[in-house]
Amino acid sequence: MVSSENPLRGAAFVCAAHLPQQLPKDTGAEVAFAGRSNAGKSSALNALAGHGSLARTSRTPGRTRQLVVFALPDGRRLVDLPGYGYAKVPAALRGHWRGFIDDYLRTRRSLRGLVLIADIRHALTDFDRRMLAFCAAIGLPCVVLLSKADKLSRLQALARRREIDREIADERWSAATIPFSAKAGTGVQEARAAVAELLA
Ligand SMILES: Nc1nc2c(ncn2[C@@H]2O[C@H](COP(=O)(O)OP(=O)(O)OP(=O)(O)O)[C@@H](O)[C@H]2O)c(=O)[nH]1
Ligand SMILES: [Mg+2]
Repeated sequence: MVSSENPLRGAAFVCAAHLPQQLPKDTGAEVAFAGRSNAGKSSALNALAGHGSLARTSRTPGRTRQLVVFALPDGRRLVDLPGYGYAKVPAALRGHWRGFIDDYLRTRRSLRGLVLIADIRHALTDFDRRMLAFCAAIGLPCVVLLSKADKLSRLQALARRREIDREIADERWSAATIPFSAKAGTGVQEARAAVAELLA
């Protein structure tokens, strides 16, 4: 039986880090949310936490400009990463994020898994593919939320998911996909369970 109790309830803002030394101590367990700019990372985080305004969302890509850390009541953490690939962000800042995020993913010992957010309407980006390859290479569990599923019909969404599953299987990456909509609530329960399992 699926519990209606939300395992990610009660998340609260901890800090926004522009530099590695601003991150919380590297102990315990955390899961990071990554994806291209505007994919819906912050919206997904809010939907999972059941808290509409926890992470800032925006129609303007490039909204999340730091590593934003939230903690559950038991201390485990959720980390909202800045989106990759937003052209209007100054090159120097983009370079800084890229270095910081790469470094974070490679060295963060408490990182238990990655939630990759990818718009269900689009093909996986180079960035998405790089993240999936990276997770496979270091054995970091990855769950892919296929976001904005409300923009497609159920059948279209199923077809897109099958295509993406095939691409993942062809590359011998290992990642579960979940059609997801922060707006309609699609896949929210399943994604909560998946994130809770990563944090367990
Ligand atoms: N229709 C629909 N729109 C969504 C969904 N999730 C996010 N959006 C919209 O997509 C836009 C971007 O959402 P964010 O959650 O801010 O995206 P992000 O990935 O955090 O963006 P950055 O922080 O800029 O990288 C906003 O206008 C959201 O309202 C969804 O499930 N359905
Ligand atoms: Mg964001």
